[in-house]
Amino acid sequence: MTASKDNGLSPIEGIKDRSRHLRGSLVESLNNPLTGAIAEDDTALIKFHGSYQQDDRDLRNERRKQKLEPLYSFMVRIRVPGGVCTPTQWLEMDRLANTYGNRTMKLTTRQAYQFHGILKRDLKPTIKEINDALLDTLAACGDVNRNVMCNPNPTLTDVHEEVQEWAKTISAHLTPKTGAYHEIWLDKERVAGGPEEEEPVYGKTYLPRKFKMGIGIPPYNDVDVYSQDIGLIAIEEDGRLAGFNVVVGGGLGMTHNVRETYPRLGDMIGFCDPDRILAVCEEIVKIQRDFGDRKNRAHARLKYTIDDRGIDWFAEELAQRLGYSLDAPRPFTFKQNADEYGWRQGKDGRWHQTVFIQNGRVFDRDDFPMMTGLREIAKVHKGDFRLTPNQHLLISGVSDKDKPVIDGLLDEYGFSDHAAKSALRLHSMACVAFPTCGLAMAESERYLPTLLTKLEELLDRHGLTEQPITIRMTGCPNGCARPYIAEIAFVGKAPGIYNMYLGAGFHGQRLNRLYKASLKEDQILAELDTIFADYAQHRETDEPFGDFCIRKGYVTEVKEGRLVHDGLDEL
Ligand code: SRM
Ligand code: SF4
Repeated sequence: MTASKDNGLSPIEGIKDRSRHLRGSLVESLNNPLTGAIAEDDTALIKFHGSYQQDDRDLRNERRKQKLEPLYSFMVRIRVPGGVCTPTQWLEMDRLANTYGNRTMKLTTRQAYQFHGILKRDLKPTIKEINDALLDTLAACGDVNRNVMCNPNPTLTDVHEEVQEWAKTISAHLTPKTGAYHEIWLDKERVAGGPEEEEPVYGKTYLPRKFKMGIGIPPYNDVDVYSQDIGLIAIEEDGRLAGFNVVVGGGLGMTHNVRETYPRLGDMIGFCDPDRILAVCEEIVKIQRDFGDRKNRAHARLKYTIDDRGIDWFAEELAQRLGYSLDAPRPFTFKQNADEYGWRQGKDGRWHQTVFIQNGRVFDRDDFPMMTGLREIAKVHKGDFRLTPNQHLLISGVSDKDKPVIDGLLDEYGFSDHAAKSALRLHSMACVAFPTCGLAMAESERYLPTLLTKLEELLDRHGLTEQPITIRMTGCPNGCARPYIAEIAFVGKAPGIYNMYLGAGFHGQRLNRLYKASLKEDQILAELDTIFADYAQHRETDEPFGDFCIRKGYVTEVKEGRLVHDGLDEL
C-alpha cells in the first residue's frame, strides 16, 4: 500500500483521502483481465462497497509451489438492517450463492448474508443482482457504520416492529452518501458539473475504523448491546416505546499478547426518547470521526477513544454537541444473549419458528439438504425471513393454516433429524475462519461442530445436556463470534491450538478471562470434564456456568476491559 503523505497517519487514511469518495481505481481493477486480484489500494476501498478480496487458504501452499498466483476470490456481505428480508429475497440470495459463489450462504453474527468464492469477473453482476433484489452491500464493511442489528423476533415485545423500524431508519441515516457505489456497480452516470459530493456525517476520510450499532429489546440481549460501538436498549413502558438507554464504547477485537488491545464492554451513558435518537447516534459517530486515532488502526475504535479520554469527557462532549444532556438510564432486565428456538406465537396469532443453523452456514450435504429445504420453504412461505444475531434463521409470520406445511418441509429436509442434541450446541457460535478468512490462525466454523459432539458426551455423563451454557469459537483474537462474552470461549492461536476463556455473563453483561493458553483438543476435553463435573455437583440453584467459574475460582471476574490481560504473564 502506498504510504500516506500525511505524516504519521495510517496508510489507509491516505487511500481514503485520495479515493474521490471511495472510487479509487476500482473500475480499472475490475476490468484488468491479467489477474484475479484488484490493485492493492483498492483492496482497502472495496470493503466500503461490501466486499473483501480473499484467497483460498486450503490451496495457498500448493498454488505457491506451482508458481501460480493465489486463487483469488471475493467475499460479499449483504446488509440487512435488523435481519429482516422477504422469502423472495432469500430465494434471490440462494440463487446468487449458487450461481456466482461457492454454493453456500453464511448468515453472519451481525444478521447479514455473506457469499464466498466470487471470482472478480462475477463481482459486478453479483452486486448488481443483489441490488435488483432490493438489498445492498454498501457500508457492509469499511470504516463506516455497518449493518444495524436488532432483535428479530416480533413475538417477544409489543414495541418490536417500532424498534425494528428504528434500526432501518438509523441504518439509512448513517449510510454513506457517495455516488461511487452506484457508478461502479450499477452503471449510474455521475452527474457532470453537479455540486461537489459531500458526506455530511463522515467527511472525506470517513471514520478512523469500523463502527457498529445494535438495538437490544429486553429481556433479550441477542445483539450483545455491550459489544457495540453504540448499543441501544429499547425501553418499553406501558406497552409503548419510551426511548432507548444508550451504551457506548463496546468492541471486542484484540491481538494475542498485546496489552494495549483488549475487548471492552460499553458504558451506559443515559436515556433518550425516540425523537432524539438519530441526533444522538449521529453526534456519537461524529465524535469518533473527530477524535478517533487515525494513526494506529489497532487503537482506532471508539472504545480506545473513550478509555484514553474518559467516559465523563465523552458524555460532556456529546452534551455540548447536542445542546442537552441525556436523561438518567431507565431500568430494564436482560435474561440471555442466545436465541430461543422452536415455534412462538405472536399477539396477532401468527407463528414464528427459529431454526438452528449450525454456525450460520447454509449449504446442502448429502445427508442434510438444508439449503434446498430452506429454498422450498421460501417458495411457499408468505411471511418473512429474519436472520438472527446468533447466525440462525427465523421463519416469521406463519398462519395457523400454513404452520403444518412449514413443519412438513422442515421434517422432509432433515431439520428434525439434525436438530441440536444439547443446549450447549444451541448456545454455540463460530466465526468463518479457514479457508476464506485471511486472518485465521486456527479452524473455527469447520471445527466447532466436532468439538461440540465430544463435549456432548461429557455433558451427557454429567447430566448437563439440557443446561444452557454459551460457547463460542473464533479462529483468531479479532472476536467475530463475540467470544469474549461467552461463558466458554476458544480463540485460535495456531492450527489445532486454542486459548480457553471462562467466566462471561450469561446475558452478555461481563467479559470472560483467559483460563488456559494454547490448549489442544485432548487438553480442552480434560479441562472441561473436570469443570463440568464440579458444576454438576456444586452449582447453586439456577447458577449460570460463567458465574460458577468465577465463584469457584477458575478465573477471576473481569471488571473492566483494560484489565483483561492481568494474569496473562505466562503467555
Ligand atoms: Fe469480523 C475482520 C468475518 C463479525 C471483529 N471479520 C473480519 C474479516 C473481514 C477478515 C478480514 O479482515 O480479512 C472476516 C471475513 C471472514 C470471511 O471469510 O468471511 C470477518 N466478522 C466476520 C463475520 C462474517 C463472522 C461470522 O462468522 O459471522 C461477521 C460479519 C458480521 C457482519 O455481518 O457485519 C463478523 N467481526 C465481527 C464481530 C461481531 C460483531 O460485530 O458483533 C466482531 C467483534 C466486534 C467488534 O467489532 O469489536 C468482529 N472482524 C473483527 C475484527 C477486529 C476489529 C477490531 O476492532 O479489532 C476484524 C479485523 C479488523 O478489523 O482488522 C474482523
Ligand atoms: Fe477471521 Fe478472526 Fe474473524 Fe474468525 S475471528 S472470521 S478468524 S478475523
